[in-house]
Amino acid sequence: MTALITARDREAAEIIKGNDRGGYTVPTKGLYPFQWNWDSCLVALGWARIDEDRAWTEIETLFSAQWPDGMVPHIVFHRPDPGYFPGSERWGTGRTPPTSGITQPPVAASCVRRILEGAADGVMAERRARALLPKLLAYHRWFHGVRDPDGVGLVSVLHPWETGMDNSPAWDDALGRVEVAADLEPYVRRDTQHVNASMRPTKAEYDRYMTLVGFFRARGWRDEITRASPFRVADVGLNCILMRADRDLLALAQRFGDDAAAAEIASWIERSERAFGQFVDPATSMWHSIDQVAGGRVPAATHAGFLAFWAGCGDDRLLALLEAWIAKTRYAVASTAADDPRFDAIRYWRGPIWAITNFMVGEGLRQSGHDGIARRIRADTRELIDRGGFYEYFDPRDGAPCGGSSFTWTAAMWLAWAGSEPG
Ligand code: 9WN
Repeated sequence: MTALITARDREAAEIIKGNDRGGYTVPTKGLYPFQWNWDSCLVALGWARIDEDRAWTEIETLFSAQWPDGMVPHIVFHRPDPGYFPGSERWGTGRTPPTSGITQPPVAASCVRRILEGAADGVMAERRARALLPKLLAYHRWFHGVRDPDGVGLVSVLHPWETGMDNSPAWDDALGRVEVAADLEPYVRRDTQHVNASMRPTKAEYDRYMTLVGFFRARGWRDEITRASPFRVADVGLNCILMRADRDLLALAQRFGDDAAAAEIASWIERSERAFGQFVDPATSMWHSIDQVAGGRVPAATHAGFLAFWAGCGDDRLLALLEAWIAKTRYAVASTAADDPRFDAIRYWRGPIWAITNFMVGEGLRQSGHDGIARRIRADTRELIDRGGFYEYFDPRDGAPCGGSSFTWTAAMWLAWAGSEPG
């Protein structure tokens, strides 16, 4: 834990504290009034600069909603709030506290390791990380089992919300094929009452998001939905995040002397490493998601492919593609390449820059020895926030801030990474 120095540091801390609802932090007031899975874990990195005890609590609160089979839900509805759709009733998972029935990119183990290794209070950190280890292990075991029922080394996502990159062009074809249910219950969106509709997913996408929720709910959220889902994708982003989290979990298991867990995790890593070549398009060397219903790699390339660096799998060919990608916009790293017809500079995951993915790509590059480009991505993130404020995401052409304001994970990325002195 290091002192908050600049006015921006203090502002970031105030945003995080202002979004604290007691044991968990909402992504932003109004638009997202509950606890989200990957938001909370990344936000814990920011809390660690303010209050280490509170950082651990953030992750512990999330895991208090873990399902008996190990799944950690993407939303925990600690208290009712009519300001967000779909709320807990629509999910119908029957859990206490109420939760959604799908998950999100598993950044938890990576965040636990990072907080532990940077902790000022090492004794507390050891105790709390050790207590989280079996829960993290159960979460990863669920992914590698329930979401990879044939043991192929790639895990499946069943809903674009599980990827965290909801309306990425990578899902256009796979989601487009999901037929909107004829008996889809009517619904009223709340998101477009908080932010401009031009920045959010479309109605056609929402109809399909809700069709999928209805499909899983009708099947009682049982494991069979992995094979039955009309949307089933091996998301390159989530698989890379899981690979990285497996490596971090392995380090935790070794540190705490759990040899059986370490052997199990090592076997997952080996299996996935063997399968990861399937993400790579041999013609271009770019990493793409795989559509497991239609078969084959999806045509769209997105910044999720560069998470291969975070996974410890990036190579020089991918680095060259990233350099070319970055050269197309003023700021790095656009979520879709600016010369791709699918690029939309302000619509959610179809072009804008996100501080959290910049953090993962940037740290992955630094840790694999690509310091120059890693510094560039961090400096850009720092400038975007410094000029635009703590927004949900940014236009890669001119840095205009977009989406929700006073956004928790942007503040957390400032404190944990981008705002620290360039080094
Ligand atoms: C659905 C909270 C979440 C993020 C996701 C982001 C967005 C939700 C939504 O907000 O998704 O989960 O309603 O749009 O896409 O990455 O976790 O910040």
